[in-house]
Amino acid sequence: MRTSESAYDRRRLRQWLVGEARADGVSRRDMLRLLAAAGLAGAAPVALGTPAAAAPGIVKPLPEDRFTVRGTNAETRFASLAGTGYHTPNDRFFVRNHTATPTLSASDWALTVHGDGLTRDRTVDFTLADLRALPSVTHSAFVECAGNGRSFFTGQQGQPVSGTAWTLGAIGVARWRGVRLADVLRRAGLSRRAVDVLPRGLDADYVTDDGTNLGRVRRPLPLSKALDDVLLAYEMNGEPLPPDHGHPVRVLVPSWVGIASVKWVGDIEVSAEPLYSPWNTDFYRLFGDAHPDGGSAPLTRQTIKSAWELDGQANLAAGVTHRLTGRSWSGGGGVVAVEVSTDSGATWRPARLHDAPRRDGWVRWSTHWRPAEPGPRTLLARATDTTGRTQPEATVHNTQGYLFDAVVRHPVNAV
Ligand SMILES: Nc1nc2c(c(=O)[nH]1)N[C@H]1C(S)=C(S)[C@@H](COP(=O)(O)O)O[C@H]1N2
Ligand SMILES: [Mo]
Repeated sequence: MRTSESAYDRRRLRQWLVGEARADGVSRRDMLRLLAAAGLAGAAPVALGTPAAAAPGIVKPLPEDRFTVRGTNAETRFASLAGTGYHTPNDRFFVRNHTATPTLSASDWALTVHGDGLTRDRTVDFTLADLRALPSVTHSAFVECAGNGRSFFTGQQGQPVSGTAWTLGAIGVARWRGVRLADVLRRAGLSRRAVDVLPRGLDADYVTDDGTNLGRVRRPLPLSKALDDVLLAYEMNGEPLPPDHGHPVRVLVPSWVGIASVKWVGDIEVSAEPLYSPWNTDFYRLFGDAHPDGGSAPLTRQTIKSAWELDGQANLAAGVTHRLTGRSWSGGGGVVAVEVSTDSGATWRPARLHDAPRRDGWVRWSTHWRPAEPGPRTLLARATDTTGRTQPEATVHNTQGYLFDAVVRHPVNAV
Protein backbone atom coordinates (compact mmCIF):
# COMPACT_ATOMS: atom_id res chain seq x y z
CA MET A 1 0.00 0.00 0.00
CA ARG A 2 1.24 3.44 -0.91
CA THR A 3 0.83 5.03 2.51
CA SER A 4 2.63 2.31 4.44
CA GLU A 5 5.42 2.25 1.84
CA SER A 6 5.90 5.99 2.23
CA ALA A 7 5.87 5.69 6.03
CA TYR A 8 8.53 3.00 5.78
CA ASP A 9 10.53 5.16 3.38
CA ARG A 10 10.55 8.00 5.88
CA ARG A 11 11.61 5.61 8.60
CA ARG A 12 14.53 4.21 6.64
CA LEU A 13 15.60 7.69 5.52
CA ARG A 14 15.70 8.66 9.18
CA GLN A 15 17.76 5.56 9.88
CA TRP A 16 20.15 6.54 7.10
CA LEU A 17 20.48 9.97 8.71
CA VAL A 18 21.77 8.46 11.93
CA GLY A 19 23.99 5.91 10.22
CA GLU A 20 21.73 2.91 10.71
CA ALA A 21 21.02 2.23 7.03
CA ARG A 22 23.41 1.70 4.10
CA ALA A 23 23.06 3.38 0.74
CA ASP A 24 25.78 1.70 -1.30
CA GLY A 25 26.18 3.17 -4.78
CA VAL A 26 23.83 6.08 -4.09
CA SER A 27 25.48 9.47 -3.91
CA ARG A 28 25.01 11.53 -0.80
CA ARG A 29 23.54 14.25 -3.03
CA ASP A 30 20.82 11.84 -4.18
CA MET A 31 20.10 10.78 -0.61
CA LEU A 32 19.76 14.44 0.37
CA ARG A 33 17.31 14.94 -2.51
CA LEU A 34 15.25 11.99 -1.23
CA LEU A 35 15.30 13.47 2.26
CA ALA A 36 14.13 16.81 0.93
CA ALA A 37 11.30 15.12 -1.01
CA ALA A 38 10.25 13.27 2.15
CA GLY A 39 10.12 16.52 4.10
CA LEU A 40 13.15 15.56 6.17
CA ALA A 41 15.42 18.25 4.69
CA GLY A 42 17.53 20.44 6.90
CA ALA A 43 18.73 17.39 8.72
CA ALA A 44 21.73 16.59 6.54
CA PRO A 45 24.10 13.94 7.84
CA VAL A 46 27.55 15.07 8.93
CA ALA A 47 29.02 11.61 9.34
CA LEU A 48 27.81 8.06 9.01
CA GLY A 49 28.62 5.04 11.08
CA THR A 50 31.22 2.99 9.22
CA PRO A 51 32.64 -0.43 9.96
CA ALA A 52 35.72 -0.55 12.20
CA ALA A 53 37.77 -1.63 9.17
CA ALA A 54 37.54 1.84 7.55
CA ALA A 55 40.60 4.09 7.93
CA PRO A 56 39.24 7.03 9.88
CA GLY A 57 42.34 9.27 9.97
CA ILE A 58 42.90 8.40 13.62
CA VAL A 59 46.45 7.43 14.64
CA LYS A 60 45.93 5.31 17.75
CA PRO A 61 44.68 1.71 17.58
CA LEU A 62 40.90 1.37 17.84
CA PRO A 63 40.29 -2.18 19.11
CA GLU A 64 36.63 -3.17 18.93
CA ASP A 65 36.36 -3.89 22.64
CA ARG A 66 37.22 -0.24 23.39
CA PHE A 67 35.86 1.79 20.49
CA THR A 68 33.01 2.05 18.01
CA VAL A 69 34.22 3.79 14.86
CA ARG A 70 31.74 6.35 13.47
CA GLY A 71 33.00 7.95 10.26
CA THR A 72 36.11 10.01 11.11
CA ASN A 73 35.38 9.59 14.83
CA ALA A 74 35.78 6.88 17.48
CA GLU A 75 33.37 6.48 20.40
CA THR A 76 34.53 5.03 23.72
CA ARG A 77 32.68 1.86 24.72
CA PHE A 78 31.49 2.56 28.25
CA ALA A 79 31.83 -1.11 29.18
CA SER A 80 35.60 -0.77 28.66
CA LEU A 81 35.79 1.89 31.43
CA ALA A 82 34.70 -0.51 34.19
CA GLY A 83 37.50 -0.63 36.76
CA THR A 84 39.72 1.94 34.98
CA GLY A 85 39.63 4.60 37.71
CA TYR A 86 38.57 8.22 37.58
CA HIS A 87 40.52 9.30 34.49
CA THR A 88 39.85 7.85 31.05
CA PRO A 89 43.06 6.15 29.88
CA ASN A 90 44.45 7.80 26.71
CA ASP A 91 44.06 4.49 24.84
CA ARG A 92 40.30 4.56 25.50
CA PHE A 93 39.56 8.29 25.14
CA PHE A 94 37.04 9.10 22.37
CA VAL A 95 38.21 10.97 19.25
CA ARG A 96 36.14 13.52 17.38
CA ASN A 97 37.88 14.67 14.18
CA HIS A 98 36.24 16.89 11.58
CA THR A 99 38.88 15.67 9.10
CA ALA A 100 41.95 13.68 10.16
CA THR A 101 44.66 13.78 12.81
CA PRO A 102 47.57 15.87 11.40
CA THR A 103 51.22 14.92 11.98
CA LEU A 104 52.83 17.84 13.77
CA SER A 105 56.31 18.01 15.23
CA ALA A 106 56.56 19.62 18.65
CA SER A 107 59.96 21.15 17.83
CA ASP A 108 58.68 22.94 14.69
CA TRP A 109 55.43 24.04 16.30
CA ALA A 110 54.74 27.61 17.40
CA LEU A 111 51.60 29.39 18.52
CA THR A 112 50.91 32.78 16.94
CA VAL A 113 48.83 35.20 19.01
CA HIS A 114 47.62 38.18 17.00
CA GLY A 115 44.80 40.66 16.45
CA ASP A 116 43.54 44.14 17.27
CA GLY A 117 42.69 43.04 20.81
CA LEU A 118 46.42 43.08 21.59
CA THR A 119 48.21 46.31 22.49
CA ARG A 120 49.59 47.94 19.32
CA ASP A 121 47.97 45.16 17.25
CA ARG A 122 51.04 42.98 17.75
CA THR A 123 51.82 39.44 16.60
CA VAL A 124 53.60 37.29 19.20
CA ASP A 125 54.91 33.74 18.74
CA PHE A 126 55.30 31.14 21.51
CA THR A 127 57.27 27.92 21.02
CA LEU A 128 56.49 24.87 23.14
CA ALA A 129 59.60 25.68 25.20
CA ASP A 130 58.22 29.20 25.79
CA LEU A 131 54.97 27.70 27.09
CA ARG A 132 56.76 25.16 29.26
CA ALA A 133 58.74 28.02 30.83
CA LEU A 134 55.49 29.59 32.11
CA PRO A 135 53.92 28.42 35.40
CA SER A 136 52.15 25.09 34.77
CA VAL A 137 48.67 24.13 35.96
CA THR A 138 47.18 20.63 36.26
CA HIS A 139 43.42 20.27 36.01
CA SER A 140 41.08 17.26 35.68
CA ALA A 141 38.19 17.93 33.33
CA PHE A 142 35.96 16.22 30.83
CA VAL A 143 35.92 16.84 27.12
CA GLU A 144 32.47 15.91 25.83
CA CYS A 145 31.01 16.36 22.36
CA ALA A 146 27.89 18.55 22.23
CA GLY A 147 26.30 15.72 20.22
CA ASN A 148 27.01 13.00 22.79
CA GLY A 149 23.86 10.86 23.16
CA ARG A 150 22.50 12.15 19.82
CA SER A 151 21.35 8.71 18.60
CA PHE A 152 18.71 8.62 21.38
CA PHE A 153 16.78 11.49 19.80
CA THR A 154 15.97 8.95 17.09
CA GLY A 155 16.24 5.69 19.07
CA GLN A 156 14.13 6.82 22.06
CA GLN A 157 12.14 9.78 20.79
CA GLY A 158 11.65 8.87 17.10
CA GLN A 159 13.03 12.24 15.97
CA PRO A 160 15.35 12.87 13.02
CA VAL A 161 18.64 14.62 13.76
CA SER A 162 21.81 15.22 11.74
CA GLY A 163 25.35 14.40 12.81
CA THR A 164 27.38 11.53 14.21
CA ALA A 165 25.10 8.95 15.84
CA TRP A 166 26.90 8.76 19.20
CA THR A 167 25.47 6.70 22.03
CA LEU A 168 26.97 7.98 25.35
CA GLY A 169 30.70 7.45 24.77
CA ALA A 170 31.67 10.82 23.27
CA ILE A 171 33.12 11.89 26.63
CA GLY A 172 36.34 11.34 28.56
CA VAL A 173 37.89 12.83 31.69
CA ALA A 174 41.65 13.43 31.69
CA ARG A 175 44.24 15.14 33.86
CA TRP A 176 45.41 17.99 31.66
CA ARG A 177 48.64 19.89 32.27
CA GLY A 178 49.51 23.12 30.57
CA VAL A 179 49.49 26.87 31.02
CA ARG A 180 46.66 29.30 31.62
CA LEU A 181 45.44 30.91 28.43
CA ALA A 182 45.14 34.08 30.55
CA ASP A 183 48.92 34.04 31.22
CA VAL A 184 49.70 33.67 27.51
CA LEU A 185 47.29 36.44 26.49
CA ARG A 186 48.68 38.82 29.12
CA ARG A 187 52.22 38.08 28.00
CA ALA A 188 51.20 38.77 24.41
CA GLY A 189 49.88 42.15 25.57
CA LEU A 190 46.14 42.05 26.10
CA SER A 191 44.42 45.33 25.30
CA ARG A 192 41.48 46.67 27.28
CA ARG A 193 39.47 46.62 24.05
CA ALA A 194 39.69 42.81 23.61
CA VAL A 195 36.31 41.00 23.66
CA ASP A 196 36.69 37.68 21.78
CA VAL A 197 39.43 35.07 21.38
CA LEU A 198 39.48 32.76 18.34
CA PRO A 199 41.74 29.68 18.52
CA ARG A 200 42.20 27.84 15.20
CA GLY A 201 43.38 24.27 14.55
CA LEU A 202 46.19 23.18 12.22
CA ASP A 203 44.18 20.25 10.84
CA ALA A 204 42.87 20.42 7.25
CA ASP A 205 40.01 22.65 6.13
CA TYR A 206 36.58 21.18 6.90
CA VAL A 207 34.48 20.64 3.77
CA THR A 208 30.77 19.90 4.34
CA ASP A 209 28.85 17.17 2.54
CA ASP A 210 27.52 19.65 -0.02
CA GLY A 211 31.09 20.71 -0.85
CA THR A 212 31.29 24.01 1.07
CA ASN A 213 34.75 24.71 2.46
CA LEU A 214 34.34 26.15 5.97
CA GLY A 215 38.08 26.60 6.50
CA ARG A 216 39.96 25.39 9.54
CA VAL A 217 38.18 24.42 12.75
CA ARG A 218 37.80 27.56 14.87
CA ARG A 219 35.26 28.81 17.38
CA PRO A 220 35.25 32.14 19.21
CA LEU A 221 35.41 32.20 23.01
CA PRO A 222 34.30 35.24 24.98
CA LEU A 223 37.24 36.87 26.75
CA SER A 224 35.57 36.33 30.15
CA LYS A 225 35.78 32.53 29.76
CA ALA A 226 39.22 32.70 28.12
CA LEU A 227 40.58 34.50 31.20
CA ASP A 228 38.75 32.23 33.68
CA ASP A 229 39.77 28.55 33.63
CA VAL A 230 40.90 27.83 30.05
CA LEU A 231 44.21 26.01 29.55
CA LEU A 232 46.61 25.51 26.68
CA ALA A 233 47.31 21.86 27.47
CA TYR A 234 50.47 19.99 26.45
CA GLU A 235 50.01 16.89 28.63
CA MET A 236 47.15 14.40 29.03
CA ASN A 237 47.21 11.95 31.94
CA GLY A 238 50.95 12.51 32.45
CA GLU A 239 51.97 11.96 28.82
CA PRO A 240 52.73 14.46 26.07
CA LEU A 241 49.42 15.19 24.33
CA PRO A 242 48.82 12.22 21.94
CA PRO A 243 48.47 12.98 18.18
CA ASP A 244 44.70 12.37 18.10
CA HIS A 245 44.02 14.67 21.05
CA GLY A 246 45.84 17.74 19.74
CA HIS A 247 49.62 17.18 19.82
CA PRO A 248 51.53 19.26 20.69
CA VAL A 249 49.04 21.75 22.24
CA ARG A 250 45.24 21.99 22.51
CA VAL A 251 42.84 24.41 24.09
CA LEU A 252 40.94 22.96 27.07
CA VAL A 253 37.72 24.73 28.02
CA PRO A 254 36.42 23.06 31.21
CA SER A 255 32.67 22.24 31.43
CA TRP A 256 31.89 23.59 27.93
CA VAL A 257 30.93 21.68 24.77
CA GLY A 258 33.89 19.82 23.22
CA ILE A 259 34.12 22.00 20.11
CA ALA A 260 35.47 24.85 22.27
CA SER A 261 38.53 22.73 23.11
CA VAL A 262 40.34 23.29 19.79
CA LYS A 263 43.00 20.65 19.10
CA TRP A 264 46.34 21.24 17.30
CA VAL A 265 46.00 24.96 17.99
CA GLY A 266 48.19 27.01 15.65
CA ASP A 267 47.06 30.57 16.17
CA ILE A 268 44.79 32.58 18.41
CA GLU A 269 43.21 35.79 17.25
CA VAL A 270 42.41 38.29 19.99
CA SER A 271 39.76 40.65 18.72
CA ALA A 272 38.39 44.03 19.76
CA GLU A 273 35.10 43.20 18.01
CA PRO A 274 32.85 40.15 18.38
CA LEU A 275 33.78 37.27 16.07
CA TYR A 276 31.79 34.58 14.27
CA SER A 277 32.69 31.29 12.64
CA PRO A 278 30.46 28.49 11.30
CA TRP A 279 31.03 26.77 14.66
CA ASN A 280 29.10 29.43 16.58
CA THR A 281 26.55 30.33 13.89
CA ASP A 282 25.44 27.31 11.80
CA PHE A 283 26.61 24.69 14.30
CA TYR A 284 26.48 24.45 18.09
CA ARG A 285 23.27 26.38 18.59
CA LEU A 286 19.84 24.81 19.05
CA PHE A 287 17.67 24.92 15.92
CA GLY A 288 14.14 23.59 15.48
CA ASP A 289 10.48 24.22 16.24
CA ALA A 290 11.04 24.76 19.98
CA HIS A 291 13.89 27.23 19.43
CA PRO A 292 14.13 30.82 18.18
CA ASP A 293 14.47 31.47 14.43
CA GLY A 294 18.20 31.67 13.74
CA GLY A 295 18.84 29.34 16.65
CA SER A 296 19.54 29.65 20.36
CA ALA A 297 22.57 31.47 21.73
CA PRO A 298 25.83 29.59 21.02
CA LEU A 299 26.17 26.54 23.26
CA THR A 300 28.49 26.86 26.23
CA ARG A 301 28.14 24.50 29.22
CA GLN A 302 27.49 20.81 28.82
CA THR A 303 24.28 19.24 30.07
CA ILE A 304 23.61 16.36 32.50
CA LYS A 305 23.93 12.63 31.64
CA SER A 306 24.41 9.14 33.07
CA ALA A 307 25.82 5.97 31.54
CA TRP A 308 26.12 2.36 32.65
CA GLU A 309 29.50 0.67 32.18
CA LEU A 310 27.78 -2.10 30.26
CA ASP A 311 27.22 -2.85 26.59
CA GLY A 312 23.69 -2.59 25.25
CA GLN A 313 22.10 -6.07 25.31
CA ALA A 314 24.71 -7.27 27.84
CA ASN A 315 23.94 -10.73 29.25
CA LEU A 316 23.74 -11.03 33.05
CA ALA A 317 23.18 -14.34 34.82
CA ALA A 318 19.78 -14.63 36.51
CA GLY A 319 19.69 -15.60 40.18
CA VAL A 320 23.12 -14.03 40.80
CA THR A 321 23.87 -10.67 42.49
CA HIS A 322 25.83 -8.37 40.18
CA ARG A 323 27.71 -5.21 41.08
CA LEU A 324 26.82 -2.78 38.29
CA THR A 325 28.74 0.47 37.76
CA GLY A 326 28.35 3.69 35.83
CA ARG A 327 29.20 7.37 35.68
CA SER A 328 27.18 10.61 35.73
CA TRP A 329 28.22 14.17 34.96
CA SER A 330 26.86 17.68 34.41
CA GLY A 331 28.52 20.82 33.06
CA GLY A 332 26.04 22.88 35.07
CA GLY A 333 27.23 21.68 38.49
CA GLY A 334 28.65 18.52 40.04
CA VAL A 335 26.42 15.45 40.34
CA VAL A 336 25.13 15.02 43.91
CA ALA A 337 22.70 12.11 43.49
CA VAL A 338 22.11 9.22 41.10
CA GLU A 339 19.01 7.01 41.21
CA VAL A 340 18.78 3.72 39.35
CA SER A 341 15.91 1.54 38.20
CA THR A 342 16.19 -2.09 37.08
CA ASP A 343 12.48 -2.45 36.22
CA SER A 344 12.02 0.03 33.35
CA GLY A 345 11.41 2.95 35.73
CA ALA A 346 8.67 1.44 37.94
CA THR A 347 10.83 1.72 41.08
CA TRP A 348 13.98 3.72 41.82
CA ARG A 349 16.68 3.51 44.46
CA PRO A 350 19.82 5.58 45.14
CA ALA A 351 23.11 4.39 43.68
CA ARG A 352 26.24 4.60 45.81
CA LEU A 353 28.47 7.51 44.72
CA HIS A 354 32.26 7.13 44.75
CA ASP A 355 33.43 10.67 43.90
CA ALA A 356 32.77 14.19 45.13
CA PRO A 357 30.66 16.46 42.87
CA ARG A 358 32.66 18.59 40.39
CA ARG A 359 31.11 20.60 37.60
CA ASP A 360 33.84 19.73 35.09
CA GLY A 361 34.24 16.09 36.11
CA TRP A 362 32.05 13.02 36.65
CA VAL A 363 31.11 10.78 39.57
CA ARG A 364 31.46 7.02 39.47
CA TRP A 365 28.59 5.07 41.04
CA SER A 366 27.60 1.48 41.74
CA THR A 367 24.57 -0.57 42.63
CA HIS A 368 23.77 -4.23 43.24
CA TRP A 369 21.19 -6.13 41.24
CA ARG A 370 19.98 -9.72 41.24
CA PRO A 371 17.73 -10.46 38.27
CA ALA A 372 15.31 -13.10 39.56
CA GLU A 373 14.44 -14.78 36.26
CA PRO A 374 15.76 -14.83 32.69
CA GLY A 375 14.33 -12.28 30.26
CA PRO A 376 14.91 -8.84 28.74
CA ARG A 377 15.24 -5.95 31.20
CA THR A 378 15.71 -2.20 30.98
CA LEU A 379 18.15 -0.39 33.27
CA LEU A 380 17.82 3.34 33.92
CA ALA A 381 20.06 5.84 35.72
CA ARG A 382 19.04 9.40 36.56
CA ALA A 383 21.38 12.07 37.95
CA THR A 384 20.75 15.31 39.85
CA ASP A 385 23.35 18.09 40.01
CA THR A 386 24.20 20.83 42.52
CA THR A 387 21.84 23.25 40.76
CA GLY A 388 18.93 20.87 41.51
CA ARG A 389 18.55 19.79 37.89
CA THR A 390 17.50 16.16 37.34
CA GLN A 391 17.61 14.30 34.03
CA PRO A 392 14.19 14.56 32.36
CA GLU A 393 12.22 11.80 30.62
CA ALA A 394 12.64 13.43 27.20
CA THR A 395 14.89 16.10 25.68
CA VAL A 396 13.35 18.97 23.70
CA HIS A 397 14.24 18.26 20.06
CA ASN A 398 16.81 20.25 18.10
CA THR A 399 17.66 19.45 14.48
CA GLN A 400 21.37 18.84 15.08
CA GLY A 401 20.80 16.63 18.09
CA TYR A 402 22.85 18.56 20.65
CA LEU A 403 22.72 18.36 24.48
CA PHE A 404 20.69 15.16 24.89
CA ASP A 405 19.99 14.95 28.63
CA ALA A 406 17.06 12.54 29.01
CA VAL A 407 17.28 9.30 30.99
CA VAL A 408 18.56 6.60 28.62
CA ARG A 409 16.85 3.20 28.52
CA HIS A 410 19.62 0.60 28.63
CA PRO A 411 18.53 -2.87 27.46
CA VAL A 412 20.11 -5.97 29.02
CA ASN A 413 19.23 -9.67 29.13
CA ALA A 414 19.00 -11.75 32.25
CA VAL A 415 20.07 -15.24 31.12
N1 LIG B 1 41.31 21.38 15.44
C1 LIG B 1 40.25 20.66 15.83
N2 LIG B 1 39.84 20.79 17.10
C2 LIG B 1 38.76 20.09 17.53
C3 LIG B 1 38.04 19.24 16.66
C4 LIG B 1 38.53 19.10 15.32
O1 LIG B 1 37.99 18.35 14.49
N3 LIG B 1 39.63 19.84 14.94
N4 LIG B 1 36.91 18.60 17.11
C5 LIG B 1 36.26 19.24 18.27
C6 LIG B 1 35.16 18.48 18.82
S1 LIG B 1 33.67 18.60 18.00
C7 LIG B 1 35.29 17.77 19.99
S2 LIG B 1 33.96 17.00 20.70
C8 LIG B 1 36.60 17.65 20.68
C9 LIG B 1 37.01 16.19 20.83
O2 LIG B 1 38.25 16.05 21.48
P1 LIG B 1 39.00 14.65 21.46
O3 LIG B 1 39.08 14.17 20.04
O4 LIG B 1 40.34 14.89 22.10
O5 LIG B 1 38.19 13.68 22.29
O6 LIG B 1 37.64 18.32 19.97
C10 LIG B 1 37.25 19.54 19.39
N5 LIG B 1 38.41 20.21 18.84
MO1 LIG C 1 32.11 17.67 19.31
